[in-house]
Amino acid sequence: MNAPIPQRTIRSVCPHDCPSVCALDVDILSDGTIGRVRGAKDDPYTAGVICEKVARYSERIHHPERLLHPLRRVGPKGAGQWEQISWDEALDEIASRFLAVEAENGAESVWPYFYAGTMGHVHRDGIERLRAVRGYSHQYDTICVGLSWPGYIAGTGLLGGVNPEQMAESDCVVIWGTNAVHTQVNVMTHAMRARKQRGAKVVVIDIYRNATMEQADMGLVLRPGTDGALAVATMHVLLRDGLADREYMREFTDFTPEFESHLQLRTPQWGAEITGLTVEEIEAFAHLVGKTPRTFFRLGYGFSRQRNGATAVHAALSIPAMTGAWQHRGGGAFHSNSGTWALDKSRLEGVHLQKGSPRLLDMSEIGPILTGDTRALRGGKPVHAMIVQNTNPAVVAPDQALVRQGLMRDDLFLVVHEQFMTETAELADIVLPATMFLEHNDYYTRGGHTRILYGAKVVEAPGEARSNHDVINALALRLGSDDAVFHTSDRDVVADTFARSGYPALEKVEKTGFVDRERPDGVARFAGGFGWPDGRYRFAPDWQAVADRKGYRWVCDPAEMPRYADHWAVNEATDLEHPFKLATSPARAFLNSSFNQTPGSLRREGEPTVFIHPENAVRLGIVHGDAVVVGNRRGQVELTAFLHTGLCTGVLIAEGLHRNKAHRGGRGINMLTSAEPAPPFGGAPFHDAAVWIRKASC
Ligand SMILES: Nc1nc2c(c(=O)[nH]1)N[C@H]1C(S)=C(S)[C@@H](COP(=O)(O)OP(=O)(O)OC[C@H]3O[C@@H](n4cnc5c(=O)[nH]c(N)nc54)[C@H](O)[C@@H]3O)O[C@H]1N2
Ligand SMILES: Nc1nc2c(c(=O)[nH]1)N[C@H]1C(S)=C(S)[C@@H](COP(=O)(O)OP(=O)(O)OC[C@H]3O[C@@H](n4cnc5c(=O)[nH]c(N)nc54)[C@H](O)[C@@H]3O)O[C@H]1N2
Ligand code: SF4
Ligand SMILES: [Mo]
Repeated sequence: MNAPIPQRTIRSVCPHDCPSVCALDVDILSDGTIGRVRGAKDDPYTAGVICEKVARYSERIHHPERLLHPLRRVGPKGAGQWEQISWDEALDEIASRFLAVEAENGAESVWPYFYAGTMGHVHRDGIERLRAVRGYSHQYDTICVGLSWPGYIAGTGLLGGVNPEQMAESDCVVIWGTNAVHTQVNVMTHAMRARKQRGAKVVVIDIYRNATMEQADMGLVLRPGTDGALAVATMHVLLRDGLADREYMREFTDFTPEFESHLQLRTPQWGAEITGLTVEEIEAFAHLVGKTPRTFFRLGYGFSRQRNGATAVHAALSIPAMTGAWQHRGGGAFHSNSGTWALDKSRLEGVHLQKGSPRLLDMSEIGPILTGDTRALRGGKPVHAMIVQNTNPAVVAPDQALVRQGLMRDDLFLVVHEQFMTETAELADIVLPATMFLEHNDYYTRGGHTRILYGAKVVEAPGEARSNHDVINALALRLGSDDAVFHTSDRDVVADTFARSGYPALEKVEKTGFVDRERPDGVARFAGGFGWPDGRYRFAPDWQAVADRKGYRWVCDPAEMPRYADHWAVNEATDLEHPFKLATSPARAFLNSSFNQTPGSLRREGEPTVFIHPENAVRLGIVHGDAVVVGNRRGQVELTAFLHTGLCTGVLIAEGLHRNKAHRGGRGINMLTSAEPAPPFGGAPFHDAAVWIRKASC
């Protein structure tokens, strides 16, 4: 038989939760399957480059383990015994169980739960309509950006920054707390362009010599959770050595003599003690950014996943406000453009349907919530029913022991709509098969650049897989609503959302594949003033104003927050029993837990490992390749030791969210992470866990 040949190449968009939002060229083969996937060359941000995991997408979309039919649990929870049922049976059962839970315990006992398996808004956020129409419990979205966004907004007042394509025009690119080679490869494209074309210096600040740092001209390996100290010590040097732009600060910031006195105490010696860097490293960094007007600060998510992460992001962001880098093309800062889309999603999310004002439950606290923690439940009733779309909490959510215990509860009716039998789906009562991005219509945003992209349905879904949109609509109709929005197609909702938002018509967008939301350069670099009423960048944040702006909820006493940009020593402390700090950094070939079943990714990532400094290993009698156990009060995980010289002693790094089952003992890395909401407004401190490590007993 002849191998299928490419028949046509279509333009699409990567749906995964990665800031790059790549424009894709996908070969459709003569047998209707997909062939090669490439980065679109004519998209200025993608610039022809995509990550290897999406380049191999045919492995994922045509995976033999794709879910094809609705399933009902027949054995005990988690035993893996299923019977195939029809969609009608499945939807009828879900509706009747949800109504029964509501009748017995109130609508707030149902908690629809989702995240960003697809970043298409129709198929990601449509679940809000279902929530609204019955008055189910709301979800407080903290798991990813709960710490970084407030930290950024605290300074600028707006979640937006300089067009990241301008990194190519920089003389110095600072890649801070993001492993771009793994997590958003396109950052490297633009940073490397600057190096090649202009001789720009690339600085990487991380807690280990990761793949991105391997490519840097200056690599700063600091202790976890000490970025605020590096930032304020840097500002000390800038002021001390006349490298601060005082005129810029006078016009555009809230700089005061009090803040200057505060920084006088933050000497490089002080910073070196906290960060583990040398005084020379801190001074060299300060001089580089202080003497290079076109310095671009690419602030990542990684360094925010610490208990002091929001303040660390704010402190790092304060450096360009002191050097005035914002004034120069190729200079300034960028974290996310998610504050700039101005999309009206009111119909997509069913705002007109909202019943009552139900409680808001923190998604990162799913473990405590499902195990009856009254604080996490906000004093309300337990959760007795859930529908989960687009997320795999049994692997990705913190404090996994509690998450699993909660999901296993016999009095929790769990519906999981998925593409694969994930470890969350394994614990469900009903599993529903979901479509993938090439099998439905949606538009996509992520904060990583300036465009919103549209991806149309181009292939048929396998088996009986249905889209999130269709499932939400079908359920809402069965739950008694006949609102017109539940009779729409996904394409209708895209068109309607664009029309409401004053975007070009969908027919037009379809032709090019995108809407460009690039703001004029001066606006993006706050040339007319920052996003606060007085137009000033805030070195002394008003966190309450941040909360008011975004509807955030305090999880600490506001009076505890540092007054100025600073290092804040609130992270999980090591002690004699837990002498190591563990970070759970991202793996290259997985995307959170997605791709942890595709052959190419599994080959590349191998077994779950933990990096440990050889000095620590020797003391503990651990050699490279040993089976080790890492543990703390929350639980224990088995991994394989990997001796690594590129990290501070006392630090452990475990890359990637392998399947829990991939670990000997069947427990995943989130056994060790905490679900305690990090200040000021919640969020999971995934890279901030005090642990012990020992050789596994044979
Ligand atoms: N291949 C791949 N790509 C991904 C993902 C993935 O899992 N794999 N995840 C996707 C998602 S959902 C997101 S939100 C983004 C996240 O992308 P990133 O912004 O890269 O954030 P993280 O993945 O959390 O971690 C990035 C780096 O932060 C480092 N880090 C941890 N603690 C500290 C600290 O205290 N200080 C400093 N300076 N560095 C620290 C980690 O070691 C890691 O190298 O990536 C997306 N892209
Ligand atoms: N230890 C540790 N834990 C972490 C992190 C970390 O750095 N360290 N990072 C955290 C971060 S930043 C994030 S964002 C979260 C992300 O966690 P999740 O949002 O759970 O991300 P994924 O693991 O990619 O799981 C997404 C799931 O959605 C499914 N899916 C994809 N598209 C669709 C669709 O169209 N319909 C349906 N029904 N399902 C779909 C996929 O098959 C996949 O199983 O994880 C967090 N967990
Ligand atoms: S995961 Fe990120 S880098 Fe890879 S194709 Fe998708 S958007 Fe691009
Ligand atoms: Mo994320």
